[in-house]
Amino acid sequence: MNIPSNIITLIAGIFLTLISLWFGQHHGLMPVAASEEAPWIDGLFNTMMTISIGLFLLVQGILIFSIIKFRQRPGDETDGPPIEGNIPLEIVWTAIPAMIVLGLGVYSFDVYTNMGGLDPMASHDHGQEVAHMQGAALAAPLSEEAPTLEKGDRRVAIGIGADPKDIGKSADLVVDVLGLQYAWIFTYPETGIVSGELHMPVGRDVQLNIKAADVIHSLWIPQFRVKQDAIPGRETQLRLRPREMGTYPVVCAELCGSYHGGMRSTTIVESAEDFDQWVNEQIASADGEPLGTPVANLSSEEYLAPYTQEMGIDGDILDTVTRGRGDTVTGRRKDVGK
Ligand SMILES: [Cu+2]
Repeated sequence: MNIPSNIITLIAGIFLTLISLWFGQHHGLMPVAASEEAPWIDGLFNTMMTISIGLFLLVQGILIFSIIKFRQRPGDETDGPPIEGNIPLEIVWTAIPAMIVLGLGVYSFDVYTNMGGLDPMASHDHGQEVAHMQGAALAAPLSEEAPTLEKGDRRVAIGIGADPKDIGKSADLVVDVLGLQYAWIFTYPETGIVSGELHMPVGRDVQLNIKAADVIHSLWIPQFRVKQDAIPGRETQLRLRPREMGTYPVVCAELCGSYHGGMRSTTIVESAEDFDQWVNEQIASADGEPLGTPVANLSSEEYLAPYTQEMGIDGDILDTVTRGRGDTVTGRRKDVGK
């Protein structure tokens, strides 16, 4: 039986496409999509996964096919045919990736806009900032309460802002986030709560105002599919709406020092009642005896003690590492005196 090779190619192409489409939806690589922004990212990721699997199978398939089909047979000492250049082929394999990259670029920009991506250039437009302030000063007294997302406002421009349908509305809950070596501190300005955990009520529009105390950190909550740098001297923002109740990790995603790997916390998405109960507990504990030591008041040794004990690092070494060179000398002198 002799099947024409273009029929075989067609069938192989259909199989390859079907496998890619199936795998693009069933790769299982993503954790639960716990925010309303997450499906945008997942759609983009699944598309890229589909294309990647298709290309992977195509390239590897041709490679394996060629290795078997064109292998050297016993006794064959001849050279291969002298093939050099193929203009149509080169045009095709340049044009197809160019269109894929362009398409993904447009798609990802659309995702970013739909998530409420802020215009990064706005922050650099100091000329307009001055003009805006002068204009405002002439027309009316400067309002400190101007929403950060208004067109003329140039203070906050890095991160993810309100969902396009929520632009102009203020968030249901605002949390100030401070990244420092090596912890996240969450402050709730409305209630004055300071916490090492990020609690938020499900289904609400939450705005995180992110700052860094020392070096660049990055606030990453994989289940929300959002990540934003915390930059010293500059406020950044994330605005999101959690939609699945649960406990998720908060990870620092920017190498920020020796204990960067320990800079993790937890976010708890809970029902409105549970959130209110947590708020009341926090307020009550702040009024009376504090329940625990706030992270901010711990020295780095104290904060890291649970981790270092586990790893078998003794206090003296940790002291040397965290305090720097001056203390290294003191530490040695102390050892000599013993
Ligand atoms: Cu960090």
